[in-house]
Amino acid sequence: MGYETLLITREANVATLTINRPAVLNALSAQVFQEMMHFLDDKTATQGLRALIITGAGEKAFIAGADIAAMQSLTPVQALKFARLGQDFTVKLEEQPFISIARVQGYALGGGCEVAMACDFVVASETALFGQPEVDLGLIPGFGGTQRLARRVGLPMAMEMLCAGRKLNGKEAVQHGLASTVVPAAELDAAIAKIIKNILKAAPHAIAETKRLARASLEQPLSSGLSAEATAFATCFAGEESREGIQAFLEKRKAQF
Ligand code: DAK
Repeated sequence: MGYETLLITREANVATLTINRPAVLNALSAQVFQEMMHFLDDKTATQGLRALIITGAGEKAFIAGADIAAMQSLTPVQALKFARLGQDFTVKLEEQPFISIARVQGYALGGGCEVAMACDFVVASETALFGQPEVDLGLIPGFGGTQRLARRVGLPMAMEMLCAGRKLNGKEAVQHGLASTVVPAAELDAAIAKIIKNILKAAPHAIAETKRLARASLEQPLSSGLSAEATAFATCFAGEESREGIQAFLEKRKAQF
């Protein structure tokens, strides 16, 4: 498919998805979500993928939110459809077996903060600015912000961000658990490359299972999570990956997954 709002590049098993609407600070229209969904559904494009970097074109913004101009004429029924589309994308992204990394520089507002939160890693530049300013527009977040933000940063900070316009810069985002890494803008790609190098060294199925279980831990009682973990742990011993990983360690060589 020829994408109109995205640039997709792939090098071996790492892809980069760039939202390419710099004139509107990479604002999220329905078309952006439809194209991102199409990418995730495209088995040829995602075959063998180990990491997906999501970023925005230009240095000023990761994503400055949902496209405000496009939302102006939405009816409630269309708004429901739009919110569902964005939410479905975030859930589909979370369910992927590969690791997703939000590469955030500049504004990550509204829907931008919500897309970042759906990624497994949020790597921020010092120039990043995270916020959920929807109430200033007479709206509420529609792509998971009222649900994921408190799980990430705790309810008091989420309340400030959602209701009182509090924004977090890159350093503050790390302090409050919204991002895991912050670096000067010039070092953003190197920091991501370092994370990806470690991901590529590890076993793909083990990463996919770890991701699935860690994400599920936020939604289920500890006892259910521990039970699921024990089953998945046992299943590791039926696969090639653990044989190779353990053998390689004992033979003092690099594992080949
Ligand atoms: N949508 C559309 N265009 C945007 C935009 C956005 N979110 N953000 C910026 N732009 C456009 C600007 O209109 C401007 O266009 P031109 O005037 O050049 O044509 C261009 O990008 C550059 O922006 P500025 O000139 O404003 O640049 P500044 O450096 O002065 O300011 C800014 C940057 C990020 C502080 C400012 O642009 C700004 O405040 N932008 C809006 C940020 C915002 O409020 N984001 C949250 C959007 S609301 C729902 C579904 C979804 C949502 C809610 C409900 N349902 C379906 C129920 C989600 C809502 C949101 O995400």
